[in-house]
Amino acid sequence: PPVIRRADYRPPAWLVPEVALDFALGLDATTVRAELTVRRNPAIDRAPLRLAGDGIAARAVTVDGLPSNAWRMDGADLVIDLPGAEHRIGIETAINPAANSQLMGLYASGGMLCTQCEAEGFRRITFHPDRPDVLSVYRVRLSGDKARFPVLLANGNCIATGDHGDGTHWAEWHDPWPKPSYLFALVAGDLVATRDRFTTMSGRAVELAIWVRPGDEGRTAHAMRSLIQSMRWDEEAFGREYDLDLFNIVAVSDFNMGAMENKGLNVFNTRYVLADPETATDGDYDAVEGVIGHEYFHNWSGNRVTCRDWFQLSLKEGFTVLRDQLFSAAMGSEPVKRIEDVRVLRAAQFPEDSGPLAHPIRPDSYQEISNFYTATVYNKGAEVIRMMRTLAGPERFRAGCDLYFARHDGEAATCEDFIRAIEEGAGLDLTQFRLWYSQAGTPRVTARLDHAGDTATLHLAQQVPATPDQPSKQPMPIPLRIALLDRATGRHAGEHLVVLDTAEARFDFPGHAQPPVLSINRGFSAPVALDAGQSDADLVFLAAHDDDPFARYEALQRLIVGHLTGAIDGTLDAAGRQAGREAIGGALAAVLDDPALDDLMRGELLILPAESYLAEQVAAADPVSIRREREALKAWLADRLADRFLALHDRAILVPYSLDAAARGARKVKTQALVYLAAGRPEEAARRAAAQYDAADNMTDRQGAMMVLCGLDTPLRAQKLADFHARYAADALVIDKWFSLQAGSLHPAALDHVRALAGHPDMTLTNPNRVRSLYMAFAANAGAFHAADGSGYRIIADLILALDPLNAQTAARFVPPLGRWRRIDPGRAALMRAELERILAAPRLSRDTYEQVSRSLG
Ligand code: B3K
Ligand code: ZN
Repeated sequence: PPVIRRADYRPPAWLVPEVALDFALGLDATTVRAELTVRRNPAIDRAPLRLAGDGIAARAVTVDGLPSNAWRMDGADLVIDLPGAEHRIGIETAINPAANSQLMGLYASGGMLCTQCEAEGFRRITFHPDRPDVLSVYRVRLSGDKARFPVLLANGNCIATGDHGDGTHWAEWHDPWPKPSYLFALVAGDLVATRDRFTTMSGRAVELAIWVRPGDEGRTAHAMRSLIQSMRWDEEAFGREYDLDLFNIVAVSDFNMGAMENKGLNVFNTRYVLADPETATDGDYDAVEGVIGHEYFHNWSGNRVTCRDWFQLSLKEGFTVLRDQLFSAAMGSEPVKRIEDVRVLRAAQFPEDSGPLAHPIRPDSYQEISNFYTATVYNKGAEVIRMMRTLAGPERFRAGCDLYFARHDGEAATCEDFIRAIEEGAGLDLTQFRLWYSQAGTPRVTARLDHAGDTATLHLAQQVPATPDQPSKQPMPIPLRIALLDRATGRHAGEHLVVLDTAEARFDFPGHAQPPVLSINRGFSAPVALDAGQSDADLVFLAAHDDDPFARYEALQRLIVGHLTGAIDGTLDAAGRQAGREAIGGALAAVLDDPALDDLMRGELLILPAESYLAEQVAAADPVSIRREREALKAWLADRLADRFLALHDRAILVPYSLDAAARGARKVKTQALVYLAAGRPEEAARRAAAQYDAADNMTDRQGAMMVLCGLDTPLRAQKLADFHARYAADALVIDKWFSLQAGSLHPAALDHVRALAGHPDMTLTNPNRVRSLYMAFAANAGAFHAADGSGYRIIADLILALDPLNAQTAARFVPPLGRWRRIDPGRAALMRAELERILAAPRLSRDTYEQVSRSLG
């Protein structure tokens, strides 16, 4: 497949100011009549009109209303030589939505029709330039069977409806805002709406509707509340007002990703809309709020200002992730949200950045753009913009954002445009900072604190590791929030922002008669890997006294990571092991006892570093010893702190269900207590988990209990799993949990369970949620996936090969777990490579999977 390069960008030869689409809808036969008004871009020399297509054929073409033969196919492109500067092009295509298993373009899901066009799905509906820098005003007419498609939706406002009198009806939609084709959407089906209203800051009324399948309407209240909160927050925090009379959200069961920000018609995976206490966990509630916010915020960061080309994806995604993070922080606990975001970054993005698929947040080339919707573009992209905010301060950052929106409204912009607007609006020089856009890899920062006389001196050094195609790197500006804590009082005289922008630097801090304790990268001000060489005693001190909640969490994590990496690579002797455990046990005892901590924060502090994050800390990881040492520590802590964990569980189970922070916190520590007890007191844990399961009046408690039971060898495991399945057999999203819990469990036979579940009647390759629920949970379960004989790798490779012809985008998402072979012990690495080679040798591989596998072997 050809390689597309950022450096090769050329403006479009033809613009398309208007698009009119007429759909005669049918589940297995839909006819599309498109009329494009095309206008020659005066800046470009004579070039024919070139329209992209994918798997479609033109039945008829007209030019300026007259049938034309003056067109030809060039590969998948339809090419027309046009004499003048402006023409009307008519094209008729026919598609079969029911046969569209890729879920890109127009497809059928559970009897309804819907679309997904980002990034290049519009060309599966009709011929079009289908590039984000071609913006058009759309007029859409939908007609179809009234019984099958009682609801007909598209972008913008509904301007007319009518009945054909023959059992079919129609609706016409008009979107006044010019938009790229990737934001086009339609939905047709038997849907019911939950409705509400929002009045914008300038007093305009907006009709809100959330459309779901009949029977699901009782589960939309949280989504609606989240939408209204998003709209209000974007006005207050960013001055952004909604710009149509109508905002529609539709929930769809078969969806490749989380959701899609189509203008005025967001299409969502059901899992990010539907929530009630019986079926959704607290984590699900947070995810709904976050994704509703994210898609809504795209209305400005993505839709009003869109991307010039797909290399600029982080322009909208990184920025919008930052916006949704700030929103969720404002709706809940800011420190807890920050810790969660950093945990995701470390679990998903750090491994990407250190592996064969590493790329800058603004990539330089791709074969298939779908492969670049990554944790790097999204989450590291958000961190990069967050650093600009840290450097500027919130007010000046806001001024930069205001300038960006004002200057580029209605345009297709670049990351460079964004940086320049922030520079000018916030008054920053980001010349060197631009390296964050072009260099891949997680910088490693080392920090040492000296003390002499009354001065503490901070020595900093940075190193950006080599990544594919980027053997040598330049130093980047790294903003580090630091504080120097007095050892006697635990207090400090104020925070400093130091910017490390050279390979090495030193910073003097006078006024310290005694050596202080360094608190560094507070709030995770820079997305770096830090080696601060601090003693266990200092980390215990910070874990108890640091006034920055993130830093407190981080000190505990570093204490535990230091201990576990020593245990894993065998550098820890028996005495060191005992001392390390005592230090961690003491610190966690303080966390369990501290009355000033709320339970949401306590729950965060109790979470041990993830196996994937630990694997990043050692040169060539042996996943089995990582699992063993992490579980051994957990068991030791459970034993040492058993009374505390039992008391915690006893206390937490008395708190009645509600969505307030205290009750959510109680649910979080309740299951945390069981997680520890399961490692050290398995029988007690099984008994309590079964009781928690039986008493549960909400999914958080029930899923937590089920998770603990899934990891244990107890007859209660099968008993409760059967109950869970029977209880929720009709609810696909909960059955997804049933698969995930088993595939992700600590049970020694998890791999056998996965093998059996693959043949379960509820398993299907046509529903991405179901596929992910079993196989993503499994691929993330190091103990099972990394079985020494390679059978775990074979399961994932077989899945990729089976799924690739059906749904290439989802299939390619399973390649990265196999691609980590370089960071795994040599025996397993060879087995992983062999599976990658086997995939690569398969005939007719999709561009998606081919690119990911070939880069992974690279
Ligand atoms: N913009 C979409 C992602 C589309 C992915 C296409 N492969 C959802 C989001 O980030 O909001
Ligand atoms: Zn997005």
